[in-house]
Amino acid sequence: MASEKEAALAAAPPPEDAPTIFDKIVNGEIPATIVYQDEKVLAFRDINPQAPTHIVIIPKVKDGLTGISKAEERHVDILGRLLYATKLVAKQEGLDDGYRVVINDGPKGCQSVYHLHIHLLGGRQMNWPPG
Ligand code: DGP
Repeated sequence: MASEKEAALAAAPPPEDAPTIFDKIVNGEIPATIVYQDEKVLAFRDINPQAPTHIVIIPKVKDGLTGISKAEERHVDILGRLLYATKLVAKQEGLDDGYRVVINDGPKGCQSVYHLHIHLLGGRQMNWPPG
């Protein structure tokens, strides 16, 4: 049986305005462990953690940002807010010795949810190159 990641790689990206599982987390339809939010940004624990701390940081309103490759100049403010929120969450989580910030994009980037998100990973030693 294909893994979730293999299925994501095989599938064509959905249309830009298609609701995602993350929209359902934003509007409270499905639960998540929320660790931070402000007016525009939501951060919650990843359901399938790849590190002791694994948090997903998303814009509450997708506005066409299915992935970083769809960014346009109008998104500059939210992109900055997402990165700043990532730093705030890392500090809140006590990741004082370092962490990794990842954005997967498209089938070759192993993206599975087409709602822009930043992965914040920490609590263990990361390696480079990532493989
Ligand atoms: P990516 O593969 O980069 O598109 O990452 C999507 C991440 O989203 C993946 O690490 C698992 C996580 N995820 C998917 N569905 C849910 C969910 O319903 N709840 C939570 N908390 N995380 C989810």
